Amino acid sequence: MNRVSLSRFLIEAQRSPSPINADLRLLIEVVARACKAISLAVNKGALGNVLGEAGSENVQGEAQKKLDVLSNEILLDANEWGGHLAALASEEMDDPHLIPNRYPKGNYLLVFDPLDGSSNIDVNVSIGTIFSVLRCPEGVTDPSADDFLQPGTRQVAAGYTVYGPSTILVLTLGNGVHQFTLDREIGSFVLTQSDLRIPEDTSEFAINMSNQRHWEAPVQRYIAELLAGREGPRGRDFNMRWVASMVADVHRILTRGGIFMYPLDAKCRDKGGKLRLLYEANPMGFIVEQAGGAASTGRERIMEVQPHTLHQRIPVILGSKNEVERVAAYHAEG
Ligand code: P6P
Repeated sequence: MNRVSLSRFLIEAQRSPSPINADLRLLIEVVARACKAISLAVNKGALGNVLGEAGSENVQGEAQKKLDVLSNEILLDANEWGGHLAALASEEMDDPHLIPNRYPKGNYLLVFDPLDGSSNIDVNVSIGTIFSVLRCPEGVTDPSADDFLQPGTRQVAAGYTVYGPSTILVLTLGNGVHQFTLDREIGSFVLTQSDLRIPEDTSEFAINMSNQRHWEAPVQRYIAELLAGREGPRGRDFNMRWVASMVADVHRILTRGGIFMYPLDAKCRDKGGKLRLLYEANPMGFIVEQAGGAASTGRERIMEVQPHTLHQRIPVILGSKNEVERVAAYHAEG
């Protein structure tokens, strides 16, 4: 079968009725190439001396894994010279990384979690890269963190790469969600699914149940109803999955539906939540909405939240539209 490569898909997107420009095409190709390099490192595992701790901490005060640091460096090196970016920001860096003056600057900002799901790296469970593309504000040549503080509705593109049994890049340019699988024999991402759609209903939920005693009442009520199954108010049984790699859980939901929840709880309330707004919740929210799903904090649409800090955290409830709306309704009832 003669599949469409990512490069061809992007060239055709440049010619489409709502065209992307050459810089955005280059940006996506560069990020995809970096994800191929990350995939190779991840797949080496213990043979590549890339497992274990790096001996440093990130801005969240979390111990960095060697692969966290390596993935971050791969994305920085890949994106510095192309002339498509004004700056980059990452979970692994306190402040934005400006494009060195020896290279041309572009009009886009790239913000990413270079390797999400770090707790799973050393136990060989799927992990991933999450990225979001914003426009650099007009006239800004040396962006500060403030220039990244844009609501998710301003995203130009978003995507993730999940390093699982196969390496899969999922991308939205604002016109649907498309899936590309890495063909290692030719070394290219090839289109394997167009226009992914999330079923509006589901019988599968994803949440870390060990936090149950810390949840707010609306979430307690919602999960209790799911656990009550067919004898309860929902009248049917539900299944549960929790990979503890957001990319893996979201990819399952994009593939067969479901609801993913990392709600506000007493443990993470003072931080505003567990997951990060700019490089986890917003890109995943964009992708999920483009696939017909919904993404909420429980109290508002994630993509409409005005960020106040670069590494801001936020509650995340996303996936099958009717379930997300039910959870939001329970929050509204108080
Ligand atoms: P917990 C991974 O560290 C992450 O940021 C997400 O990928 C994942 O959904 C969540 O945290 C897992 O959190 O508390 O279950 O370990």
